[in-house]
Amino acid sequence: MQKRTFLKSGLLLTLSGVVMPLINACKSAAKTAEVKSAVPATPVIPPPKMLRAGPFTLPALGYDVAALEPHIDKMTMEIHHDRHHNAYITNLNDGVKGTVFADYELDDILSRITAVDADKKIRNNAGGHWNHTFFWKTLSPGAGGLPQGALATDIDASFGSFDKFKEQFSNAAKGVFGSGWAWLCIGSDKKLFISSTPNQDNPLMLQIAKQTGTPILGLDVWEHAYYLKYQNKRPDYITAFFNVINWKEVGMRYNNSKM
Ligand code: MN3
Repeated sequence: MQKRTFLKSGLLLTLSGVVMPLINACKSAAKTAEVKSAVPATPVIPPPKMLRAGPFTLPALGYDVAALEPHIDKMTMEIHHDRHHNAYITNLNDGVKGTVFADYELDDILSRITAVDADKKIRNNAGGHWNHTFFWKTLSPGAGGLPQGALATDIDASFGSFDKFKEQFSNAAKGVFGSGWAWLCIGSDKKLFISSTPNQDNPLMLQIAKQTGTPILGLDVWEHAYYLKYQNKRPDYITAFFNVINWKEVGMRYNNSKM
């Protein structure tokens, strides 16, 4: 009996000394595999059709910094265009250096950039540059009013009326938590839709945006866009935005996107 007990305990010792470490090793290998599979594979980035010749540069505003008064004030426009937008461009030029995107046009960067942009420097600043370039052209002194032509008809058909569209768009802009943008876009099905994106993301970021499409109208709801004049009253800024929308430009974007 004593011999059998000795054998049994020997067997148990063997089990705990050899088998258990083996089991544990297998478990930890499985865990490592799980962690590895959670990291997305490096994306294959298709080359663009054309390469960019020089660095990104700050586009002119196209109107005087005071031209949108009283709806958007002069100092906000100055700081927004000359400092914020310029900083996105400086950081974008710096961010793409030595990367696959070094010579890519902005649209090609946006459509190819993925969440695997470790420090998000390219994503944030490419988005920042595109969004602001688009925003300045969306605004115009003495503008506002109503959309015309095919866009007006489509807005009525898609949202019920212009007022209902305005309400939905305003709600999307109010609903952005923290910093971001509200958009009116045309989807791949050629239908209008309203969406919002956080930070400097936009609907052209095919690998990132929840809803992708071609923006025709966009509103910057970062505090830097309105805080000097409106402080915490973002809804008042959104209402004021409708007085300076360049519907002629938005209508042209609509017509181009529908082709
Ligand atoms: Mn801004």
